[in-house]
Amino acid sequence: MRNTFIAAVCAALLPVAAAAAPVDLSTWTANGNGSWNLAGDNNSVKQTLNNNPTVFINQKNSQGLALSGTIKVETTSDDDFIGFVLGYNNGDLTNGAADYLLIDWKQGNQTYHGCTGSAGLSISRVSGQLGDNSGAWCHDPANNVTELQRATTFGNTGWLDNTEYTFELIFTGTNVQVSVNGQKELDINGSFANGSFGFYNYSQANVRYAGLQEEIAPAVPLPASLPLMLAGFGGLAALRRKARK
Ligand SMILES: [Ca+2]
Ligand SMILES: [Ca+2]
Ligand SMILES: [Ca+2]
Repeated sequence: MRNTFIAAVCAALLPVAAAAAPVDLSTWTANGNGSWNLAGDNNSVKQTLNNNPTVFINQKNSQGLALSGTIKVETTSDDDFIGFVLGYNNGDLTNGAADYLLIDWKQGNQTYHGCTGSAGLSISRVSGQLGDNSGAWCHDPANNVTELQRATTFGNTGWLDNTEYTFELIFTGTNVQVSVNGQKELDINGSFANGSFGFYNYSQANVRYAGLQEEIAPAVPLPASLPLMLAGFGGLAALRRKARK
């Protein structure tokens, strides 16, 4: 009897947690040389220009959040940068005092601005303006971009054309983790400035982000199923307390 009751409670709770609505992107804002086009449901956005660095940001301090969704380049054309920013503040692309994290992923190796932009996924710290120069292209510290870590499996491997990837980012003041297709790719400790979460493109057109989910970051990262189980047990304990009265 009790086991049947437990199963019923868990079955009732799980679909609620799994059905959280995607983040509404209509309140986000763009910086830089991009064209960010919202879908009608405001749950996906496509950046359509091959141009200088551009971001599309949520305009709120985002430390303490876990953010997940999908990213896809919807063209075979070009081979440049897609990714994210963390701790970004509105105007930082042209702010000499900017301090935020850049997670970028290039499809192919390419020489430009006197250096080679490398295929692969990495995380860098941006300290100052970010423009169409060796900073954004090659993570050149002389132009305000210092690379901190390259990804575990995609560190030197580019994204594929017309291929959807799932991503999850955990952003706290002392730790950042990035997973792609459920595989942890970046995990870095430090002291990080607070600010917005956002999408980032540089010199790559037709990049779509969709189905963004926002949750509270776990204090210690847990397997995806564990928080749901704990929520289920918590609800069950409350019901039991009530039943005893
Ligand atoms: Ca391509
Ligand atoms: Ca290119
Ligand atoms: Ca390009």
